Amino acid sequence: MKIFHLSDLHIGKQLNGYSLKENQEAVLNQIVDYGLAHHPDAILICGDIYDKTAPSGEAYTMFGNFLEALSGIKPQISVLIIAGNHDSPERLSYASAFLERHNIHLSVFPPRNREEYLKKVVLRDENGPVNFYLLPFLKPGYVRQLFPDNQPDGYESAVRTVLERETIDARERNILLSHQFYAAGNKDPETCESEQAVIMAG
Ligand SMILES: [Mn+2]
Repeated sequence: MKIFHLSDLHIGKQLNGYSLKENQEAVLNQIVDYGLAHHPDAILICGDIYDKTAPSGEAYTMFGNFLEALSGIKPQISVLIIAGNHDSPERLSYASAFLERHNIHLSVFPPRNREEYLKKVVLRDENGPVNFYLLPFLKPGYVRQLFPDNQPDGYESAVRTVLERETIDARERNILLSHQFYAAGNKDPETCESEQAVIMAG
């Protein structure tokens, strides 16, 4: 199966007061061109679509145009999107039911109660199914209802709990879409300035 993996588009980002609009548009157009040339089965957009939780109209338009161009590629490519720490879940999920009909699958919140599970999208190729599990950016507070005493003791146990309650068939091909602070061994993650602001803001 052929997959494009993107993340951290940060649409609408300004650098030292300068808009990156033209550069970002050029990059998104390049991705559409690659899509036309290589026809992946799926394009995964793994968080931080927008740079701000309240994106500008211009940023919405840029991402909307990008999705429209991707969905115009035939045969159709499945687009799977999760929210990152810079995205507002509610704002990103706007029109998600409509997008679903165009093969654009979006997940903005992890399971927030015992009845909810990760969104799963199954694609198939000549070797059978490939299961995609969509895990949006997760704060421990989002998933506290999954814990008996409502107290997850940090990111690691929150993510572990969400994953362990899924029924995943290890004999099949499974892919997790995720946007978290992952670190190797016991090292702390390296964060940039805006992420430190996000962590401090909780
Ligand atoms: Mn980011």
